[in-house]
Amino acid sequence: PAQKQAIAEAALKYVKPEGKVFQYGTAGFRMKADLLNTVVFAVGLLAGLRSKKLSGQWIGVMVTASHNPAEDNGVKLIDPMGEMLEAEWETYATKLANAPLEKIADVYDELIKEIDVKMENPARVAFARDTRASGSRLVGVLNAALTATEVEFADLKFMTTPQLHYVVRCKNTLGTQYEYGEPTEQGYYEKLAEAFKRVMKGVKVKGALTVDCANGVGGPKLRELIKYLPSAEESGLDIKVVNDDVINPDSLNFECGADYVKTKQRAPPSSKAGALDRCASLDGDADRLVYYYVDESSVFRLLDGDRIATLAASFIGDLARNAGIAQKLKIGVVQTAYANGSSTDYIEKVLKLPVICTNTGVKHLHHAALRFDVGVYFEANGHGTVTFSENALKVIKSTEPQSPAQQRSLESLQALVDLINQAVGDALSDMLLVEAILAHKGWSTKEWLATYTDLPSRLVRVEVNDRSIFKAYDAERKLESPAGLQIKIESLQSRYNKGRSFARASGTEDAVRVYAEAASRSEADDLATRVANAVR
Ligand code: NG1
Ligand code: ZN
Repeated sequence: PAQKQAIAEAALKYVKPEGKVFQYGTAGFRMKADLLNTVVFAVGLLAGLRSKKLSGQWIGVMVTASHNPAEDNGVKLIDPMGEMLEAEWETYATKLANAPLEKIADVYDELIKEIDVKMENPARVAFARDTRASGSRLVGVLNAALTATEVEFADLKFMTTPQLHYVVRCKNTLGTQYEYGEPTEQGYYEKLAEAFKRVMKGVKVKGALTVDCANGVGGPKLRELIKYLPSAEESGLDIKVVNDDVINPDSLNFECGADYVKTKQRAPPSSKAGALDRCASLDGDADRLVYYYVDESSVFRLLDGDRIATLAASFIGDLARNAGIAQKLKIGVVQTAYANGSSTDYIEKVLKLPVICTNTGVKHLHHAALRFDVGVYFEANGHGTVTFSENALKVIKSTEPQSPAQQRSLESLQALVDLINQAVGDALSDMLLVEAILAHKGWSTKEWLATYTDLPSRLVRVEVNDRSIFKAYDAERKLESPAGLQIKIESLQSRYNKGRSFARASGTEDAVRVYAEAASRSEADDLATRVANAVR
């Protein structure tokens, strides 16, 4: 009762936006930052319950809106192993966020009964935020909710989203056989840098890498990471940090960053990179990464999440073979419908690895990746990572090398396990992975691009009256409703050489997305336009 009172009192400080329905989606809650106070308050309450339900394990709360414009913000929960919040709890979050403020303490009580939370359990929550101006206010709200419910908390200040996922996993595995690392930002840098050094044994990176940090939290964090990495003379890795202005709040994600580069299919206008210079872009919270360069004919060349996935899968496949353990490791790749058809072909036909297609949203990919011993998953937009099963870890650790070459491969695999952030897609970790693989293969971005040729593709955003009528199935590659639309799309795509198209309701925006690819640029554009018209 005292707690109920405390919640009710704390809640009264905020005003719930009228007529707004909140929904915990693939990216948690995300919207204009002014509308978020009561949502963050609700998330704070729920984080405590989630921790109690899991016997006091640490739960993470990240305040970020990733690649969205500076005036937006968002909030999402992180489960104990650094994974996305369990699906069932998304509905609890939605319920609590939509409760009228004067009833929020009652809804909280009802949830305790519904979920069967043992309230005598301890509760622990770790939170962090990106560099958005609204972040400090929202963290204040979070603090109020955690204080009202007497939850123990750790305010980790500014962090990239993957850093918080890492810390949460570390805190919960500390002292167990699954210990993941030191649960601090410094521990994160030390782990990555140490693993990178081991992976780089005997090889060197060629040529500088320019990293566009979207003017977000990734900028200062990358600068920090660099302090721990071997010097450019030692490893060849020479990182030039650009777009790392976190002082001017409006510059965040503005004409830069991974989402800009991927959707506009061009380098940031501010880029001073010359022909063939290797470039990379992070997004606003540093969980997405894409590579690119401008070739000798000034053509922009993108190396997106599909490319990173194929590069990683091919490298890990080679290492497993060279280490003599290929038969013991089931390696696979997980993609979404947005993966370029050529990448899927390449993985299946050249790398000879199985591919699973899942719904959009990394939690789906992550889940599917766990079905493999080594699961490589990436969304085309550059969000992804690699997971290793317990069996994989055991095989990698316990295999006795029969030759120096086998030993080197086993050591590299071992180092990759530590270099890769297995909790979640992590742009900084993925960047070191790509740099290390290119160094091992002796490849420039040009050779990387030459592995296969992307089919020209087009992504169109279509505004509709009610996107909820667009119901998809088959990993969102087909529509069951509205009736008749799927047949229309199929008849359209059959008219184009290598034509493939689908439409689905966005999980993060009020729109339907249409994707189309075909053998030529004009065919892909044409197909996208026709399908978009059929959707309207
Ligand atoms: P929606 O809005 O559901 O298409 C977008 C991205 C996803 C994922 C989520 C979460 C595309 C086409 N979609 O989802 O890949 O990253 O945002 O951030 O890029
Ligand atoms: Zn992001």
